[in-house]
Order: sequence, then C-alpha cells, then structure tokens
Amino acid sequence: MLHFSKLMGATLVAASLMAGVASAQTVLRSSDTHPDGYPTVEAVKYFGELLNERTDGRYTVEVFHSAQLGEEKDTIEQVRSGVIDLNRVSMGPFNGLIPETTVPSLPYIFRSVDHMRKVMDGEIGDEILAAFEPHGVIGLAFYDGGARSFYNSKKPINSVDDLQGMKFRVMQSDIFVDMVNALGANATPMPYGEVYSGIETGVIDGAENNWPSYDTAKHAEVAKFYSLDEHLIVPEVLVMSKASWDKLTPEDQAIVKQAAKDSVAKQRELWEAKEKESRALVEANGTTVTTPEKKPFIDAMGPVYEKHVTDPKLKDLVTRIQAVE
Ligand code: GTR
Repeated sequence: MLHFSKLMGATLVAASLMAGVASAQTVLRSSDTHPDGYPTVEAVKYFGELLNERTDGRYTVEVFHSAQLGEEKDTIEQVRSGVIDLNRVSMGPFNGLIPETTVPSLPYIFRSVDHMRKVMDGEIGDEILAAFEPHGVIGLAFYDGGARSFYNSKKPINSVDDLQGMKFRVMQSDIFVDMVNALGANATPMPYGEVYSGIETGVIDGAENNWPSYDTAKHAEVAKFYSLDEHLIVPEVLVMSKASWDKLTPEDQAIVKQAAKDSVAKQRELWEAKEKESRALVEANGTTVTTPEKKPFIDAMGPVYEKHVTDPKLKDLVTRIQAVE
C-alpha cells in the first residue's frame, strides 16, 4: 500500500512538472525572407539557442524562413500588431515608418562595410535602434547585408550612361526609387519574391542586391550582368514585436537584448563566408562582373540627399555618420 501511494505521488509530481514545463515554454515565431541556411536565418537560430540556454529553456525561437509568413512589408505589419514575435528584415522597408532608418539607407552614406559596422555598433546605432519603439517594434540588433549593386539581363554596365532608361526593381522605399531615377534609370518598387519572374518576363531589366541574395534568390539565372557600383550598404535589422516584448519581465528583456547582440559576430562570420561563396558560384555559372568608376554614381546622389535629408535631426545624423572615421 505504502509502495502504491509513493508511486502515485511520484507520478503526480512528474505529471505536474511536465505540465508546468510545457505551459512555461514560450515559442517565439520569427520571419525571414531568405531560405534556410542563409546567414541571417542561421544567425536568428543561433540567437534562439542563446536565449533558450540563458532562460533555462523557457523561450525557444522558431524561424519561418523563405517568406513563409509573407513578404517583408507585410511581416513588418504583422510584427507591429503582435501576430509575429520577431522579424529579420532590411532597414529599407522601414523607411516610410521610421524616419531614422532612412539615414543608413542613403546611397553611399557608408564608405565601406567597416565604416557601417563602426557606426551601427556604436551610439548612433543604439540611437537608431531606440527609434523603433514608438512604432510598435523593438530594435534588437543590426546584421550585415554587405553592399548592393545593380544587375540586369541586358548588358554590362560600365558607367552611369549605360544605365539610362533601364528598368530596375527596388525595395519598397522612396529613397531607392529616387536613387534609381537620379541615375537616369526607372525604378519599380516590388516585393523581393516577385523579382525573379519580373526579370524573366521582362517587366524589369534587373534589380540590385548583394552577392548572397543575387545567388540564393536565383536572380543570377536570369540577369547575368552584375556591376560592382556598391551604391548601398544597408544594414539588416532584427526586431521584436513590442506586444511580445511587453510580456517579458525586465530580466528576460535584458537576456533577449544581449542574446541578439551576441548573435551579431556569428552572423558576420557566416556573412563573409557566404559572400565569397555566392560570388564564386555565380561567376562560375556565367555572371559577367564589371567595375564602373564610383565617383559619377556618388555625384549623382545630390538630389536624393536634398529630398530625403531635410529634417534637422536627420541632417545631424548624416553629419555624425560621415564624421565617424
Ligand atoms: C536582401 C535583404 C532582404 C530583402 C531583400 C530585398 O539583401 O537581406 O531582407 O530586403 O534584399 O531586396 O528585398
């Protein structure tokens, strides 16, 4: 009898422990437009592992890659309304919503990837992350997105002149539309997932992106001319829904923030390797790379800055970014 009740007790304890563990475990859903294995996808998984370890398994992160939860602009809205907990996106689609995100999205604002990292890792980066919160989003960390250049299905681009009248897809932000127009070409804003068929069917002549996107989205199959003008170095950003954030204790918020920061080095390591791998792959598969002189591209950007940098706060940000050595 004694034995039996002991057994019963142990079973009850085990059952309630299991129930307790199950109910205390929260799965955070994260969106990414890129396929599994892409550096941003892997970095968010790594962030999830850190978070899981540091909360003794109370939180896990599930990454929905390959735009399973939608295109970036739509997922941003879902994050704002609390339907999705986390999102890894470019800064570009935030431009219409958060004025501070327009500055790191300006063409040629950064002299190099190192300059971008120095700025985004420092107090200017923290200031820009803080600007997300009033819009229902918590900025957690910036990832690398390398440099973006134009590519097309028609011809090699050796100068600004070669771009005249060509049609390029851009991310859904006015800055990028004005950037393409300032170069004498025509911009078509459209979601990332429509670019491949846009080029294939001739709706657009090309697009612009970094090596890993050009490669993994298979744009290299339909647009074989890549010109290394490197007009944009737009950081990627990992954000959390403010609705999800507000459910966390201050201690857990600190753990989330730190885990995100700690995933940056991992993302950069993966990124550097992927950039090299993707470039080698597309070149081996017949992409022609040209290297136009950058100065005429930079000189053409005056009107973009004049139009988009009017607010004194943004002007100040531009000046401070340019002053970072
Ligand atoms: C990629 C970026 C994506 C997305 C895409 C695009 O480089 O990582 O987040 O913004 O570009 O052009 O839409």
